[in-house]
Amino acid sequence: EIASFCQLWTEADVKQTLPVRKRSSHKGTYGKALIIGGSRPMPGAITLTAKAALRSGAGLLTMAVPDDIYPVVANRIPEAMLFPCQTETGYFAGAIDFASLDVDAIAIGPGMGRTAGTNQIVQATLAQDVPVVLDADALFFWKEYAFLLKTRTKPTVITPHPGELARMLQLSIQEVEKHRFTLSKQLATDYGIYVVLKGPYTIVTTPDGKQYINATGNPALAKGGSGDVLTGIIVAFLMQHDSIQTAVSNAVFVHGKAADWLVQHGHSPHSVLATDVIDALPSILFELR
Ligand code: NPW
Ligand code: AMP
Ligand code: MG
Repeated sequence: EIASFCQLWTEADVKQTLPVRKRSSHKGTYGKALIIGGSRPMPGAITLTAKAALRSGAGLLTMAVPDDIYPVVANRIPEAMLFPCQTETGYFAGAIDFASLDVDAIAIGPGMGRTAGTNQIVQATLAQDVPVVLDADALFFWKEYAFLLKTRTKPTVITPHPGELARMLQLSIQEVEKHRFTLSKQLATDYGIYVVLKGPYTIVTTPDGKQYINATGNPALAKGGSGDVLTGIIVAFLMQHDSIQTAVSNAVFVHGKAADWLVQHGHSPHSVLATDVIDALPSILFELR
């Protein structure tokens, strides 16, 4: 194989490409995000995603959650708007009326569960003509919708950890870890999508097969909720960058950098929570401004 395009995404790259907020702007300038996810056992995941998106500059944000977790979610995040959805035993059941929502980008999957309702809503989401981030339980139904991805006219970003990619491709986690670059490249080019293969040294692959490696982040991120936070940063950045690759690479960099900042500012890597990562975003974005 001829050496392929692969680049370390550096702090200098981020500083050159992070968007600035213009004086003549309003909330709509920075995008309207729709975050779909959550279930009765996992109301926290989608709350983390939403909060991370707002801390990353999203102008307006709506959370579509099952009706019966709506009160707890609403109580935790006053800045978000809520779109309560039909529910059955704590999970999504029934369609989302996308026509009644005005959105610029969608992230779907955190804490959503793996029910038929999730499958149905993921497919309906992919029919929307906006950039979509597929994460967590939205990736569980990969085989049901993968063939549809090539027909999408707006970008699709998937953010699997190695366990999720192994399930999607029906490989072992060991095989995924051994072939991180080739597998993500094959997936990205076959389906015309952006692939974020997570883990230490997260790889971002573009639909044309270019690969960008991230070197920020540390084992403080090895805790439930970290990936849910990343998904929020990605969806917010998608709406604020002209280049999808730049948006995704910057999001992965900033997420890791927030964890690095925490372990240099009074946190043990043992004790960092996903919420702390969100709370460190202001300091990181201040340093990178
Ligand atoms: P093992 O067994 O741990 O060694 P799943 P999930 C493997 C929500 N959350 N490298 C892992 O291996 C999410 O949003 C809710 C290698 C196991 O085999 C989802 O909706 C929270 N292997 C849902 O939970 C906080 C790795 O993959 C399998 C790996 C399920 O998501 C937590 C597990 O993957 C969570 O975010 C790695 N880096 N990471 C909340 N507060 O509401 C994982 N594996 O079965 O897809 O489950 O990632 O836990
Ligand atoms: P998830 O498994 O979906 O919660 O995603 C975990 C997030 O934390 C991803 O962004 C990973 O890249 C990151 N992460 C987990 N463990 C580590 C680690 N040991 N070093 C660096 N990043 C990590
Ligand atoms: Mg996850």
